[in-house]
Amino acid sequence: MPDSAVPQPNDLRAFWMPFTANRHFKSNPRMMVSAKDMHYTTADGRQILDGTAGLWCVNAGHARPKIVQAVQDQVAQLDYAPAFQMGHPKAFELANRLVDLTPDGMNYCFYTNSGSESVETALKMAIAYHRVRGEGSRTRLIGRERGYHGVNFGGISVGGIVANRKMFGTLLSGVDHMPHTHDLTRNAFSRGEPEHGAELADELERIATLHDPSTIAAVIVEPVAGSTGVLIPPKGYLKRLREICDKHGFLLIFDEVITGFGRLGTPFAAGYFDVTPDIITTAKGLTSGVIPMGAVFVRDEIHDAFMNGPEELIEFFHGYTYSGNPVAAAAALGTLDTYEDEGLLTRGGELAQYWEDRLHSLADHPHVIDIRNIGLIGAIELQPIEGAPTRRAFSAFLKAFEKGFLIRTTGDIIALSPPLIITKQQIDELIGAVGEVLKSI
Ligand code: PXG
Repeated sequence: MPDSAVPQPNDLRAFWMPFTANRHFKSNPRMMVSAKDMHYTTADGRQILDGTAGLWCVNAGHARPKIVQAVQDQVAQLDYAPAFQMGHPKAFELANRLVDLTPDGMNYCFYTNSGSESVETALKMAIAYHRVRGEGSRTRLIGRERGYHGVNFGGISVGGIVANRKMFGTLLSGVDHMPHTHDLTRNAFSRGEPEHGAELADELERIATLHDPSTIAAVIVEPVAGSTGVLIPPKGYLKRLREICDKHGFLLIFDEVITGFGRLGTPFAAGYFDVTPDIITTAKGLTSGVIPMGAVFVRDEIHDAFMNGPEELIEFFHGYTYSGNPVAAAAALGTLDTYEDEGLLTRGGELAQYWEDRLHSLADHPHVIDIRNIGLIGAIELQPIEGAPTRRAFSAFLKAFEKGFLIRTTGDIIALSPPLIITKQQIDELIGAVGEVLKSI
């Protein structure tokens, strides 16, 4: 369909947009009408290079043929099947293929529709798991400052982003937080994992002592914190967390909603860091953003602990109308085929050095106080304008969009996470454009 045939909205009032400055947007809308591979097309016919894979999700690139075909075929064949007490073949086929990608010993998959739902599911599983095995006192959940685990009540309770929490009352009880690991004094301009800060994991020991370990069910962290500005774990930090969890019997949950499906050059960050959690939460790259879908992967012991009692009774009182939805499952299968055909789950590793070198070439640009990178993720932290935090980065976002590049900003940090199909030449274009933007703000 030519872009001129795409209907243009003429009244923007009714849609209350998520995580958006609504009034600002509606006075100057940025409207996408189509997308292919690495580019969007805007309503005014401009090409925009996608430097962020949408919202960290379009890992295979836009409108990829196998995904499009899979969705079209599935919606015509079986659009919906009840998710409870019924099944359809693709949900099972997909689960089997997915658990082949997860670390050894994690052979079970529970479907959700988003990262937020994956997090709620994981937290509920953790508490229920301890209860079914007779340790019902383990109900506390430990998150981390600056953590992002979606926007539902469990996720914002264990999350550590103040703006996402402060308006919403008392949240879940029985939650505590470890300190974040972001330390520009010691680690600015690190390439890959920073040297300093593994000892921050020992804060978990302090929290364990404070509450008594027998009250703690699980610890949840993003292996690399994305939303909050790309916080890369210090060397040895995640291994230390794993050790402390093992010592005290806490489940370790890796929220891999961003890091899952190739973002670091491995299927999951667990493999990248060689640390196996007990539960992995995912969404986004599972369907390359095409249809909402999430999945939670658990170690065999967790699943098996629920498989007791009379066989005709429901084992876990949890699930969603759209858990394993047929069209979503087809999209995910088409996505896995695309990843496999093109080696995308490891491509980030092949590009990582080039990406790192190009990104760090911006180190001497105006306002830059840190550059950090891992896999195909990059962040450029800017000196905030005095008295106007976030304004500098937001103006970088607007300028980049004018130039034809989609970047993402959070606070005064520019975050980059392109689709895994990006070429070296497109990396040059993106970094070149960001460099020019930095000189103009
Ligand atoms: N966990 C993590 C680690 C995430 O990054 C969620 C859970 C929630 O996923 P849903 O599908 O419910 O949105 C996320 C989502 C950004 C950005 O620009 C990041 C997310 C979402 C939107 C924007 O940093 N992460």
